[in-house]
Amino acid sequence: MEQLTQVLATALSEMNDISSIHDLEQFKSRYVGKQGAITAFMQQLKNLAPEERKAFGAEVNQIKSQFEDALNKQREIILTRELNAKLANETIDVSLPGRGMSAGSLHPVTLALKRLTDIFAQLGFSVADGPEIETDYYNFKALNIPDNHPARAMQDTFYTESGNVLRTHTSPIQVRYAETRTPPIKIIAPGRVYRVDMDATHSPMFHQMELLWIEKNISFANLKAIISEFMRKFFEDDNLQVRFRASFFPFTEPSAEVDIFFAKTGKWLEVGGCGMVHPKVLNYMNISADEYTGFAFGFGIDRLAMLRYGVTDLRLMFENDIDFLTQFKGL
Ligand code: 2NL
Repeated sequence: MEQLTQVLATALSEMNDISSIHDLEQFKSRYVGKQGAITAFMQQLKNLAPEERKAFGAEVNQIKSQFEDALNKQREIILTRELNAKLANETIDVSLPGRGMSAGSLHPVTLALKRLTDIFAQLGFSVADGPEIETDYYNFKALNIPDNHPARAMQDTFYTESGNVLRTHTSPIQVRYAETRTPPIKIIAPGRVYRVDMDATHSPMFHQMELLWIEKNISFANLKAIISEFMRKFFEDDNLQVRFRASFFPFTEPSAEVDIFFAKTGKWLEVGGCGMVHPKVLNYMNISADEYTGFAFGFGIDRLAMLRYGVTDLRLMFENDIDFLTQFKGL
């Protein structure tokens, strides 16, 4: 019996130092497992005289349940300690400063488009839109582009299997707009256009803007004024020189190319084409060429954006490199 109380005393003092559930379970089996120290006393019962058995058995049971009570208490202590440690680790400091959000930036084409629409809105033009997959009629025929014109060739135009085209300019937007309306018509038509072309200075998809003004008694002089005013506003240079060079397009007569004098290089740069809308094109638009005149102007938005923002390689405009794009932050 003395040995028994000694075993319990040792067990209770050892138990206090145990700090993990795993260690505690191993400790438990060292005392009350099959080969356990307390279990061993139970096994001695059969060696005792019958009159001693009852008292000793009661004593062993009493020690065993004291041991188990203490063990359960220690388990609670360990679990509580583990829970508290976990809670302390998972604390969120709501007073910490945030990670910070950096503002995005607009693509130079978007920036240019915004400037363009603002300037033309001031001049009284509204924005028109239309499909990127077009019929041969709106992309070519209604613009007086003959069947054998090189622009229609497979090596210049993307054709769909059903014989439609990816629009090669935004003129079809203007034909669609004009055919159901009576003048005055004052619109700009910006958008994506497609041509089979891919090298250092050409992309198969690029952005174009066209302008159309149809009204009574408007002339080539009005056309020159609108384009010159627009270029000076876009490049923020009141003295920018604008030059009109005689040219040819099937959809305008007379026609001209538009050049601006680029002071940085001291050279004239071609930035677009223009002209008085061809009478045949007016007819396709259901507009009387005897009553009305009109002019149109077309240019590449990407080219203009590059000149305005100092981008020297067209490919940068379509790669969406993040280091390139973030340079336009705040513009
Ligand atoms: C260029 C030349 C041009 C037009 C586009 C046009 C549109 C209609 C009727 C008549 Cl609906 N003309 N557009 C006219 C002349 C030139 O663009 O070099 N573009 C990049």
